Amino acid sequence: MELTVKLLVFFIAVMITVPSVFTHSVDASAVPDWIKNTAKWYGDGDISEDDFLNAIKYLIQQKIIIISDDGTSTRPNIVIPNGNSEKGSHGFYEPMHLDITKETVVIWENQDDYGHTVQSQDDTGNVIPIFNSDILLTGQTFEHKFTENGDYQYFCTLHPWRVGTISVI
Ligand SMILES: [Cu+2]
Repeated sequence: MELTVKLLVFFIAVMITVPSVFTHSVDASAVPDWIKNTAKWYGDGDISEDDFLNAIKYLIQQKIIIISDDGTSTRPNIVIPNGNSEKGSHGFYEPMHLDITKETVVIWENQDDYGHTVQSQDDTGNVIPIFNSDILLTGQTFEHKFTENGDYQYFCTLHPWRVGTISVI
């Protein structure tokens, strides 16, 4: 195994077996007893590395351990929900208006079954080149860092009746 993987395994083993130290990062009560035993057995050399890694995989799949690429949250700020492609009274951007501070990176995530774009828009409805995504398929995200105060409007070029706003305050 790579060194980084070994370190991760070691860290997780400590994290599980010494929950009181790490309760701010992992909810120890959410870790099933069989995994705590697995960690102990692994530490004692009673089970294989594969068994232990499978236990860790379970924690990640159950979202008890959440891993992001860069150490920051990848939770979307704005969700494009199911029904967003329809002209209905549901499926609005969640939220339709977002207040943020300068230097905030806003992440849109398409959770709809249809593709959507995120295009900055001027008062008359035209696309302007401030932030402009390609078509986002289901599950894809788009992000933009807002570096100047102001009110921003965006829409979907495929479903132009969907409009959202962001204020950088
Ligand atoms: Cu759309």
